[in-house]
Amino acid sequence: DVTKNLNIAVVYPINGTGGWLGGQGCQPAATMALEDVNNLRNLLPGYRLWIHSRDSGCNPGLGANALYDLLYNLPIKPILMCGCSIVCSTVAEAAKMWNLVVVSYGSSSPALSNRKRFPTFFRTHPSATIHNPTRIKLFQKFRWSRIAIIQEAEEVFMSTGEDLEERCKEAGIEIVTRQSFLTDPTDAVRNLVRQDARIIVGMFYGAAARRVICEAYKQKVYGKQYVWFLIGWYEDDWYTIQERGYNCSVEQMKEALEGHFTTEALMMNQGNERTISGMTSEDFLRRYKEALTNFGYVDRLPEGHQEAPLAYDAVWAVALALNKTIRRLSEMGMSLDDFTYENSKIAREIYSAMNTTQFLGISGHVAFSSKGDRIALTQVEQMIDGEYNLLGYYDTQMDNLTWFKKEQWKDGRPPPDRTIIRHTL
Ligand code: ABU
Repeated sequence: DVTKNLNIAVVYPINGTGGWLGGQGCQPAATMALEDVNNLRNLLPGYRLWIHSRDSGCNPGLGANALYDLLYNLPIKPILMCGCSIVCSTVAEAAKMWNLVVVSYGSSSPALSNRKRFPTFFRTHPSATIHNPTRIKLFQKFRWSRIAIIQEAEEVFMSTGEDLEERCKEAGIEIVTRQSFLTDPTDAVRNLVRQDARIIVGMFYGAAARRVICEAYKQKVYGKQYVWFLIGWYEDDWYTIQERGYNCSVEQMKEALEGHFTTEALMMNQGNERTISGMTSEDFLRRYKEALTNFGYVDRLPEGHQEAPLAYDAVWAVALALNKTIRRLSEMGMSLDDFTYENSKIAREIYSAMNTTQFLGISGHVAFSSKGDRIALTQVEQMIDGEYNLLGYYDTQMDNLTWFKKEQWKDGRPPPDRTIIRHTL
């Protein structure tokens, strides 16, 4: 067998105490993609794509350690894949020193779109800025011109908040306060009350979301006068997880969350056409279910299962780009085997191949903008009696809101965005 291994480094956030542990759901999908690309004879001829992975726990320190471990141990790997934003920011900033192209399947941080800071970065996961035009569209739809933001003090949320602030300014929407917190949201929630905030956008990872909502319950920042906008990529049962750091019951959490809205990017191709792998979205889901069982996830869907199509497509994007690079290099009398961490020439070829890679994937049309970003539709949901209900979709590029008129209000109409003072004569 003359087939050589074409090695890539992957960090998955799997076992950790916070952040996004979506490596759990993404690893089985990436493994599926690996199998599929390696089964194609005319893709990567003479090579077999091989993943060398480490767990980052969605912790930047552990992520950096995983990166060094992968790089200082043979074999050489010309591509690095990563998941959660806070680890990707750390490893992608360092990656240029090793001439590594970085592909993320799970990071939403708008900060990662900075080409100066992350010159070799691509992602199949859309940037979190994609939520902001949707939020503004909804504020306008419900005639709210006064909103508040509460966010976890991590770059991923701070940069999304900055983008929202700018867009609100352009749309004439006032931000009454922007509160951030490191671990304990008590004061931040108190300040929302002080500022008479009614329409509140929350941006945080799941564990912090539980602490905020528990605090909102305690300080009574919920109910018919309030509308919370949260991130839509948490698992559907995220509020039922009991852990250290907060002490609200599931019933209390459910009460505080009743009626809240979520926005999220669509992560699955909506049509039933065959994608590059030959699978439809439905075929993918069937096979993915089996893959989850093989990874031991039998009783529950693991964190990151929603992002699984993005991980599947990220491996395909890597395979297609490397395939193109092999061809380009052979025209120049070179080979991928010549890659070293000092070799910027081959890295540039991989970068330009990645830049022009396009295909119909399980997550939809995969193509990268000049900032390495993905473009996608967003979906809006509302929680009613502990379940998420689909309200509509928004296509930012076309400014097209598809709305099913299924939203529910306690008073039969959206609440005002401020205290209404009634003067009597
Ligand atoms: N959809 C998961 C995003 C996680 C992150 O940006 O860290």
